Amino acid sequence: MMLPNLTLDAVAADPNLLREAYREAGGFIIPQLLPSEEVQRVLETIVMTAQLLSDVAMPSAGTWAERASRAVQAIQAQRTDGQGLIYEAIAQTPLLHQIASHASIMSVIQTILSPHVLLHQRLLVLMSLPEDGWHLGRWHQDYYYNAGPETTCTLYLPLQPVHQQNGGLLLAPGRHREGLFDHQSHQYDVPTKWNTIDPDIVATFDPLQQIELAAGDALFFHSLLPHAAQLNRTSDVRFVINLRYRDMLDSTYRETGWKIPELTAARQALARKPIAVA
Ligand SMILES: O=C(O)CCC(=O)C(=O)O
Repeated sequence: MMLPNLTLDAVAADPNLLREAYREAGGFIIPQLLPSEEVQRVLETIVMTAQLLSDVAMPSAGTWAERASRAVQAIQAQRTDGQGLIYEAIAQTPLLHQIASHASIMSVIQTILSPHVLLHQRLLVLMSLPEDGWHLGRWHQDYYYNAGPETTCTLYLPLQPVHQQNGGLLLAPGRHREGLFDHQSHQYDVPTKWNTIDPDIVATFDPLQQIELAAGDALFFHSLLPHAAQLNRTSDVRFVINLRYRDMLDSTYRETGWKIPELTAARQALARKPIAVA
């Protein structure tokens, strides 16, 4: 069973398709959910933010995805914290708040969760640099890093095409139904700061689903669905909007007053710095 592609027409005719795919496969894809103008506005904001950090003119030719990629790489070449600064700033922009509450996205989220949802406070645009393995979320479940209701839904919405070559996600369809797997500092092909699922368990994930999406396509998946980002082997940055929606009506979440417990091990893992190679 794979995460299905569900068109907006099919979903309008039968909203249960969304609930069933979420429950059984652990998610679904809706092609062309976010209008291209919105995708472009995020890319423009990335270029503008890079420009605000630098006196050097940012690229003004090419597609917006190419310009954003070159701008982020230019800032990163000027200062080692460049990509991180742009990433943190974008996560706090009014634009990302607008996109997170876009009617087309909210209607899907409210169909699978409930009319009452909260957003994880970090509204991310992932910016995966070519050949950068350290920041890559290899095999993990979002629940380990974010807690909250198990039904919490991650939205993964690329700003340019994603596929295996630029590190698009690998998923283990249906395996969210087995609960939380143990996460430790296991290493895969490239070192990463992320705590991950034991490779012996990952070897049982069969079949795997390689995500291939166009800009504006939306992948929604369950917080217990195992997934792995892969190394970006192209020369362009991979940009993906990455948001999480929590159901306020989940009983445990509601009883705790919608509070999230301390996630010390997960936080410590993500704070790790790469070991310098002599
Ligand atoms: O780098 C990516 O594309 C995916 C990151 C990821 O898996 C996550 O944020 O949960």
